[in-house]
Amino acid sequence: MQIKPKILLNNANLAALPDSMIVPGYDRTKVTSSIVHVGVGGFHRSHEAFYTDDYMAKSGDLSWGICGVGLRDADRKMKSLLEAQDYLYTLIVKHPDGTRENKIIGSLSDFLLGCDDPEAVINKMASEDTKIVSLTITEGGYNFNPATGEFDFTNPDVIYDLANPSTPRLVFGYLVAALKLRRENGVPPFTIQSCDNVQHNGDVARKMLIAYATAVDSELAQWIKSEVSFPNAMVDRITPATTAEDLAYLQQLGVQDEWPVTCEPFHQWIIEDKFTLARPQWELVGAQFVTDVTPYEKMKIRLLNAGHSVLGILGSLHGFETIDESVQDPLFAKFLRHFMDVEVTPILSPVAGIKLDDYKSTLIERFANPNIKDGLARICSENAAKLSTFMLPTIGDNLAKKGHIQCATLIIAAWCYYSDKRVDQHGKALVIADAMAKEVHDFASQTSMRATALLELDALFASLASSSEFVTAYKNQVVALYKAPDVKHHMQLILDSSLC
Ligand code: CS2
Repeated sequence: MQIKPKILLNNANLAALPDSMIVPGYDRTKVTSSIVHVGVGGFHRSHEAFYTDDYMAKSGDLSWGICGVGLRDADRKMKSLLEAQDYLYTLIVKHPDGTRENKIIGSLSDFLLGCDDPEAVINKMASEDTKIVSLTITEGGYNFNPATGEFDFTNPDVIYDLANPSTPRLVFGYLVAALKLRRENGVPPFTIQSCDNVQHNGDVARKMLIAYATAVDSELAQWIKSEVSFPNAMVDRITPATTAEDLAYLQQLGVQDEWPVTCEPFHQWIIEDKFTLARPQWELVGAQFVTDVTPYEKMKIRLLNAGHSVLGILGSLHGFETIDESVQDPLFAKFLRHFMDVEVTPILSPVAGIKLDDYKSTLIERFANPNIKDGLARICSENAAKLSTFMLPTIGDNLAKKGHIQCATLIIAAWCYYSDKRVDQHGKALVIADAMAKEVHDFASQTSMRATALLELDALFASLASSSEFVTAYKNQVVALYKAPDVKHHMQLILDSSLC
C-alpha cells in the first residue's frame, strides 16, 4: 500500500487537506470567543462545539468562539494536543451503512487549564466578552448527595475551595469567583448553561451554585439567585471514546489529528430560551428553543441513558463489549424494549411533537449502529451517579404509581453482582471506573451474607430501601442471580412472567 505523507491538522494546513475533509466554512482568524466551556470531552466536541461551528458557518456571526476549560491535571493532555492543532479537530460522523463524514470543527478557539492558572480561567469567565459559561461536568460533577439532593459540603475539594477561593478545584469555586468579579465591576452575569444528562440540569446547577455561594458570601448568593439564568436543556448525541483505529483511519486519509472525536449522525439539543445576555441563534442549525424542557429531558434520560445502562450492565456481565453487540442479541433487544414500554413509558408525560413509539424504535436503531462500537466500559463508568440519575427515579416513580419494577430491579441486582465480583459471568475481569467504586464494592461484597446489603448504602438507596415492595423484589432478584449468574436466564424469566 502506498504511504501518503500526512498533513498535520492546524490552521495553516486547512487548505491543503484532502477533499474528504470538510473544513470550517468561515475565516477562523476572525473568530472571537463569547462562550467559556468547562469539560471539553468528546461529548462537548461532538455537540455544542459542532452546533456552534455550524452556526458560525451559516450565519457569518463569528463572535461565538468557545474557550475550552479543563480544571484538572487530567485535562493537560487535551490542552496540549489541541493547542498544537490550533484547537482544530476532526468530527468523524459514522453512519450505519459504513460511510463516514470527516468534519473539521473550528469553533474552539482557546483552552485554559485551571489547575495551572486558576486566575486566567476566573478572569476569562469574568470578562465582559463572556456571555455564556457552559458545562459538561458529568452527573457526579454537580456534587449533590444523591439521596438528599443537597450540595455535598463534606467533599474535601469543596472544603479546600471554601478555604482557598482564588485557587479553586471545582467548577463552583470558579463560577463564584468570576461572578463576584463581574458584580464588583458592574458587569452583568453570564448565563450558566448545563449540557449534562441530569434531569433539570439548569435547576440543579442553580441550586448547587447558590448553596455553595451562600457559604462564601450570602449577598453574592442573593445576586446570583436574582440575576443569573440557568436554562435547562436536553442534549443528545452518542459519542463513543476515541480509539487508535480512529486516528489510524485519518492517517490513511493523509491527516494527522491527535484527538479526533467520533459520533453517530443523530443529534438533538432542546434548550429553554432564557439567557441572561445574548446567545447564538443555534435554532438556525437545528437546536430547538422551548419554554419547558422537562418532558423532553425526562424522556431522553429515562429511555436513552437508562437504556444504555440496561445494555451496559447486563451486557458486561454477559461478556459483551459494545452497545451494538448487546442490542443485536434478540433477547437483549426484547428485554430493553420491554423495559422501555412497561417500566418507563407509563411514567413519562406526553412530549409535544414526538411519538414515543417511534422515538423508542429509533433509539434501538441508534444503539444498533454497528460502526459506533460504543464500549460498555464507557457506558458503565460512573455507574453509581448514572443509575441514581437514570434508573432509581424510575423505580421510585413506578412504586408511587403501582407500576412495574422487575426490569429495573434486575439491573440493580446485576450491578450489585458486577460491583461485588468485578468479573463477568465467565470470570473475565471488568474495568470499573467509578468515583464510588470502593464504597459500592464494600456494601455489595456483603451480599452473600445479607442479600440486601447494597441497599444499606444510604447515599443511593435511602429512599427506595423504605419500600418493602422494592426490597422484596430486589432480594429475590439478587438471590436468584447469585445462585445462577446468567443474566439472559433472568431476563427471559421476566419476559416470560409478563406474558402470564
Ligand atoms: C451514555 C451517554 O454515558 C452514558 O451513560 O448514556 O453518554 C449517552 O451516550 C449520551 O447521553 C447520548 O446523548
